[in-house]
Amino acid sequence: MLTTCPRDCYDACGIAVVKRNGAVRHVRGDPAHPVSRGKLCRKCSIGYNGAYLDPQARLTRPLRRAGAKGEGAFEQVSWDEAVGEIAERLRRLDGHTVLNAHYTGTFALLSYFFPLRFFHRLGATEVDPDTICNKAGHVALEYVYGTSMDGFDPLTARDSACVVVWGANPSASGLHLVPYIQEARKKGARLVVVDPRVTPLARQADLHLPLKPGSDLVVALAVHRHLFETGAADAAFLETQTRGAAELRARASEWTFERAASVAGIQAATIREFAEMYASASPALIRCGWGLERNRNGGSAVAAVLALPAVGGKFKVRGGGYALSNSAAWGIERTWIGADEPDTRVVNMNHLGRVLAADADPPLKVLFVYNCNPVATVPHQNLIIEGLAREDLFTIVFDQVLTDTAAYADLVLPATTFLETYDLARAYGPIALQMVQPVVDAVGESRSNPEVFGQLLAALDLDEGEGPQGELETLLDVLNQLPGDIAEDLRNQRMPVPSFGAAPVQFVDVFPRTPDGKADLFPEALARESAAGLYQFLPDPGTDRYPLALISPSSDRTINSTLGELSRPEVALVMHPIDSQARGLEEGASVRIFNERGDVRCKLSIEPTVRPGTVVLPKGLWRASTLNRSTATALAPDTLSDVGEGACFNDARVQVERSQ
Ligand SMILES: Nc1nc2c(c(=O)[nH]1)N[C@H]1C(S)=C(S)[C@@H](COP(=O)(O)OP(=O)(O)OC[C@H]3O[C@@H](n4cnc5c(=O)[nH]c(N)nc54)[C@H](O)[C@@H]3O)O[C@H]1N2
Ligand SMILES: Nc1nc2c(c(=O)[nH]1)N[C@H]1C(S)=C(S)[C@@H](COP(=O)(O)OP(=O)(O)OC[C@H]3O[C@@H](n4cnc5c(=O)[nH]c(N)nc54)[C@H](O)[C@@H]3O)O[C@H]1N2
Ligand SMILES: [Mo]
Repeated sequence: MLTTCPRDCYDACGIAVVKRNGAVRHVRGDPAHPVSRGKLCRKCSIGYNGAYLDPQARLTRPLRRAGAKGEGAFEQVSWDEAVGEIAERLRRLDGHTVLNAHYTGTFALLSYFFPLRFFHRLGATEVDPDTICNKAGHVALEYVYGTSMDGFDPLTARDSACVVVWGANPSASGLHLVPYIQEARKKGARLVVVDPRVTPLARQADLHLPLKPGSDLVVALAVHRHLFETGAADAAFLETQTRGAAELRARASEWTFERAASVAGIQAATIREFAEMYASASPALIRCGWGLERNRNGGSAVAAVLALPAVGGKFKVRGGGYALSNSAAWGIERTWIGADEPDTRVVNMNHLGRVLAADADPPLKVLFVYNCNPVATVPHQNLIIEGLAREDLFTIVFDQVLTDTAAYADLVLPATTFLETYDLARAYGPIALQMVQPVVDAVGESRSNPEVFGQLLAALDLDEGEGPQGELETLLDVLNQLPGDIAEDLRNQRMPVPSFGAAPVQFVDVFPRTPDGKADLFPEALARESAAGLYQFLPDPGTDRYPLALISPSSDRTINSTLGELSRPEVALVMHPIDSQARGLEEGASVRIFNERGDVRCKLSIEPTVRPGTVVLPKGLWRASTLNRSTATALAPDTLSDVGEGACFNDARVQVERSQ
């Protein structure tokens, strides 16, 4: 049986499930799927072939708290009791005192959007969830190229002569791009990696720029300066298809290779080599990730990087341009699922700790958490835990497993996984849209998101009978609204082709969706929004007390915190030998990583795979993975990026010492 993985990952893999006697025997990549081509990533191979469908590992019944908050003691209750209790409580409250906390445990359309219908009708306070992931970069993309210029198909990376992987680590976070980059390499393409770590692709690269976290903006501006000043800028393209080139040029003019190099902590000659290589290569592709935006300069950095192909004249050819996210490629609107934009109070997800622990106005009385695990994934872990421990906050957690957040719940509801439901999955790497369909029965009494929120809509009389009802009717309604043959292809398990055609070339098949159709290289709106001014570098937040930059990139064992309960190898902090020697620390030492927000205790791994001055913990760890039940988010600031109010996880600055 075939289905699609709708987890929050670039690839949305085609999955083949082999069953015997009604039970799943083996789950693997669908060999016929154009993206996954028979291969699943490490985490999913472990997750779906291991404990994930085992009722022992899953939540199977609704639970009510039977101990102190956080203790994890629960008693079983029936679904009727649980739904009745929630309805009773919510009926008595002003909607604004209910906080709808959610994100991308599933990226499937119904599972993501259907619940919003309930909360919007309730008038609940909403989180702006993209702020903990990619808001800075998306806002930058939106202003420079319009609401996401429909994408470059990253699978055409095989046609590139130069691939620049900037702040991305596809080897862990979007595996299926890697063979296409290798194909290009075999044909002689150059590979450049811009990353503070020696990622698997950096190890093979022709050029690696191991810059300081948060310094991408000045490196990109130095490359712009080179393009403008050496005559390598594409004057005809800039004249006819862009705006703002003169302003960008003015901002870039101060960033010589030497000045950028001193800020970024790399050699001026390396930036020069990169600039010359990029200027002369065609087709040249920038695969921009999200590592570069999770800091104070994130929005400006992404805008400057995405502007490079416009200035360098890298569009209009297959294998050239930029790739960031293709999630908007299918034009599917949230309103199709009845989830209109809320006209309600919205809080930045990075400030969840603040609004839970401190008083919000009006104060929050009920927290409803689903599709996310804030204790593990939202900055300022200790403040979040403090908020969750509040006796006067009634917390409902709807999840597949008993997460670190669920341990603080008053009511826990068991959710199905995508292997048990119908849905629709979009990739955000490749341009792919596929059906999700049940391959096994629901585990225990678990229910899907549309089912549970459909029941709550009915229990609270919030369903005015408008729009499609229930899971399947909503799905069919979405299919019916898709243009052309897309629905027909989906029903027949064929990969549909988007309206702009397969494997589009930017500025040939797809164009910016800005009001005048031009790329805006110095967007006024962005300049207004950014606190310091667009393309203005904000200095490193490191201090003498907390000099080390802590970054927390994707791990190949988890998707954010999802599957984090399955493998719990003892986690180690990765540190460069220069930094460990300076602190007299040896391999395997127990260390304490700390700053003013918290501390994490774990083992030390000394590796030259990260630049000196930067240390690494994986994102998405469960509390049980460290020696003191504290993870990287305990050290992450809840400050916001220059543009888009995005997360600044990688602005965490810390000190490390031996743990006593
Ligand atoms: N330190 C650090 N932290 C980070 C980041 C970082 O760079 N550094 N990056 C961040 C990023 S990029 C992101 S996107 C966020 C993600 O943060 P979250 O959105 O919190 O993502 P997950 O940790 O995967 O939690 C998703 C939860 O949803 C559950 N779930 C999955 N499917 C369903 C379903 O169908 N129904 C229900 N009810 N539940 C379901 C899963 O079991 C899981 O517990 O984390 C951020 N956290
Ligand atoms: N296995 C796995 N796959 C995932 C996820 C996962 O958790 N696990 N998460 C999914 C989600 S929600 C997202 S948003 C994507 C994220 O996927 P990616 O865009 O690949 O993002 P990250 O893994 O956060 O970071 C990518 C790289 O950026 C580097 N980096 C950190 N700081 C900086 C910086 O300041 N500048 C530069 N140039 N590089 C920096 C890190 O060292 C890392 O190698 O992946 C998705 N896919
Ligand atoms: Mo993300």
